[in-house]
Amino acid sequence: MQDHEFVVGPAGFTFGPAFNAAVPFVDRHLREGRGGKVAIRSRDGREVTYAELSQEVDRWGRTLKDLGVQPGERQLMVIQDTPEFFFLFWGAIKAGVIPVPVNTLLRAKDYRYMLEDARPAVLVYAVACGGEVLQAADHGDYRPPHVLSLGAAMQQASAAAGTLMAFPSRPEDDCFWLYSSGSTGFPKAAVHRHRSLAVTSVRYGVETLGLRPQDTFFSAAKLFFAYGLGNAMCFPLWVGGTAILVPERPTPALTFEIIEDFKPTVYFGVPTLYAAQLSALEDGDARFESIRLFISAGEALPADILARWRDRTGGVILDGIGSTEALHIFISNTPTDYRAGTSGRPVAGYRARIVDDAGHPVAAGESGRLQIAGDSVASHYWNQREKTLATMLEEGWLDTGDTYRRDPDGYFVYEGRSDDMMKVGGIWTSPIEIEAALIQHPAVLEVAVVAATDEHGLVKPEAWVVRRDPDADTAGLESELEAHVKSQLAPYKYPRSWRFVDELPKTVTGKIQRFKLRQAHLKQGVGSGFTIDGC
Ligand code: 3UK
Repeated sequence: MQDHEFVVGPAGFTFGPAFNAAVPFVDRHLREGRGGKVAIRSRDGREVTYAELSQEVDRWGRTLKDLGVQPGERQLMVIQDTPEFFFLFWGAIKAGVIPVPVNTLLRAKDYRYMLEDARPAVLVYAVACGGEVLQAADHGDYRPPHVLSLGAAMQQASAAAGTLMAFPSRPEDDCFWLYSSGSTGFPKAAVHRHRSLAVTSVRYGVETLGLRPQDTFFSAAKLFFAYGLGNAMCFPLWVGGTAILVPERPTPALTFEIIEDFKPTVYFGVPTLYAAQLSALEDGDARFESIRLFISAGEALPADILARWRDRTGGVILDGIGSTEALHIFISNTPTDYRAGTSGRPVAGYRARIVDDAGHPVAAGESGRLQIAGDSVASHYWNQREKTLATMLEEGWLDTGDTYRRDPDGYFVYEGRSDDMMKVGGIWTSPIEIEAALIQHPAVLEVAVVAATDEHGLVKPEAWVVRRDPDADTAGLESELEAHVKSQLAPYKYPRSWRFVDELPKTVTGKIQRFKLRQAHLKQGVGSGFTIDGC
């Protein structure tokens, strides 16, 4: 096999002796005659062809070499969803430098932590994020030798001449890092290999979803998130399709506008956004005819949202579970095999098992910890030996930290994070199950159920509810919702206390931060006023 080539056979992937991911994702398209095709369409009207992409990638890789940045050194990038994200990411990889794209919505203390943890040789930042980023670089313990605004970086790149030879990495070598969002404590960087992007693109993108060159991709999840990185960059480039890039925060109105203007064929969202879109559709209309695949991940998609989406648009949403550590989705529904209210079945090429706390497989139908194995799992966490040993287990197994059970037909049913599950009256109770019941009530727009402790120190479910009509009277609503839940679930599975709030605290990727609700419960009296950070 030639350098940078690969084949997928019955036993898995075989890669050439050298395999630099930039070659199949970027350069291959020129050989395949796709140079003139548009690879990226940006909301500001810019279009980038595959030939231009390849040229910009080479320019940035050469710039890194000219700056004296060595293979294996890191490039921290705080860049919104614009074409330059692609140039910086692939330019670094082609030169053997390790890109570390990070969340653009963080605060100086977070960037300071990442700079000190990753010790990058280069830092490139979008001007919109410059305030927080420069404060971190100027006042922290580590300032990279090269700190460049995106404009300065691109100006320097425009002067770089000649093409760039791909650094001869091996398929298992470190390729890029992603910090896990970490609901508690500091984030940890998952170190990913060159082969992993190819593995997720083939296993999930092509084999599971059937993605193809004619596809145009729109992801509400941003590129710095593993979900968005696959959706809006890797999958389109792998199949030779077109990516739509939008730097702004996705609101229902903005997503409708993009769908109307750019006519994507594949759309990737998260459950809370699907719920908000459904709500917005009650007062208006949107045209989804161009879209052949709706995907959801990041948190479990309630069966009720799927049912309402189907009624409203005629399309199904394919829920799948992925993680930063696994790089992308490893258990999924597919266009031909899906079951509402489940994450689906393992993606080809991944193994999944459900184990008890001692690591033994549970009996059929029982709940337990979900562990998975596959060729895209991160090799380790940077600088975190203990966490690596606790998460990346022997023989390639990854502990996801999620509680799952398998239904009689082999579909995986999400039951909450291992640490969100609660025992109520000695019985395991899934907050997710209670939420799924509550969300079906017409008065409920969003809901999160967390473990709260009562006056006896016993754990009880507490519901935090965002009402569809924030001005409606809450009198009588508690008992109505309680009766509703009891009519749906085993009678002990109902919230013992209620909080009506204007919004729920969420991560930038749309996940409800249950730990904040638990903390708010302890600090008596905190009832509302959560804010979502913005860049
Ligand atoms: C939860 C889900 C139920 C689950 C991600 C797609 O979310 C992604 O990565 P993160 O590292 O979080 C991982 C955790 O999120 N989760 C994700 N998807 C689902 N729970 N149903 C789902 N469909 O707790 C998991 O352990 O932020 C999603 C692709 C790549 C990703 N990184």
